[in-house]
Amino acid sequence: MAQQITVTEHLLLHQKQVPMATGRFTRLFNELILSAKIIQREVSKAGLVDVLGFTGDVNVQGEEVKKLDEFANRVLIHRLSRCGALCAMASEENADIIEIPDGLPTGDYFVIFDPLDGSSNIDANVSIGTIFSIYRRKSPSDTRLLASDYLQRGSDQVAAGYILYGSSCMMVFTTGDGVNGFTLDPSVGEFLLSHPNLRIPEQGNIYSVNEGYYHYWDKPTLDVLAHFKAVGMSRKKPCSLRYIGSLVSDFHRNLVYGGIFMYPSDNRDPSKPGGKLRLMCEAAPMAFIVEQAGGLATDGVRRILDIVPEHLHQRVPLFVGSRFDVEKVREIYTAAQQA
Ligand code: FBP
Repeated sequence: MAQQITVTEHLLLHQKQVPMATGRFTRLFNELILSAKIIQREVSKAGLVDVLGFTGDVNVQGEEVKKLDEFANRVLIHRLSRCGALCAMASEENADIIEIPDGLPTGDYFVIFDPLDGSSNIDANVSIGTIFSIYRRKSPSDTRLLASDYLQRGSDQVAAGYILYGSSCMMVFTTGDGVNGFTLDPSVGEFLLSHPNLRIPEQGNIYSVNEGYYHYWDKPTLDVLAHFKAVGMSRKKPCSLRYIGSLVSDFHRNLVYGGIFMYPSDNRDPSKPGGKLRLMCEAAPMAFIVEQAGGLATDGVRRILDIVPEHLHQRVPLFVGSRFDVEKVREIYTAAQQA
């Protein structure tokens, strides 16, 4: 039952515990919330208005851009530019850093986002999401922005979250003090606290991976798959395979029920040795959330939050979810490395 607590109220309560808080962080979140409502409105009537299909452009990832992806990107850039809390931002859809237009107030936060995650599902009315990750610049405010101000390891995030455009619209985030979920109540137009202090079960019974890439996986990855398909050992019954093809949706289901999401690297495309998913706008925010909920995230060997990005669109293999399941994955890859 929603507790009639809005995101802003929750943040203000949180802000009280942060000395020197200026309110800018809350303003940044308010623009994220407004962007989410505008995108939700467009997503919910996607079949009725001209937002399905492609724009005809190709993005920095080499992917064809979906109209709704482009719409979401424009909304986020426009709204976030006006929050007065940012030194700059970045998007999965844009090759370079997005600067705050001259004349608009700035601040010390840097936000990177995936405007619409799961874009391959948009036209089929399957749930999709927006992912965001927030850092504080390291260099003094009145100096030129440095790469080290935004190429920061995930453990330096001050907040991370996602908006899920599903049967209901939810906002789930952490500011480093546990994970909370808020559901949009369309009748009042507010995200209200519906899932306080989310914790992921230590072990799940679900594994999420696109097995279609089976023939492109290396031996340790096949051993990981075999582990989750096996019965006996610590499992009375086999795990269930659940794969929506939207990271936000697969992650959220596993956060609630327990389980592991996996996007291993594969040898389909030598230009993408690290797999498909992006470290800064997909893996690191999900890793921060899952660790705050009692789970783990790894690239197979390293803790995702310890990886220092070399560039904005760096890709990494991702294994994220229930602690026991991710530990097992790390065990298998580490043993293979030492063999
Ligand atoms: P986008 O952000 O471009 O949508 O890409 C990421 C994603 O769609 C994830 O949401 C999802 O987990 C994965 O790619 C699906 O990839 P695949 O179709 O290769 O299984």
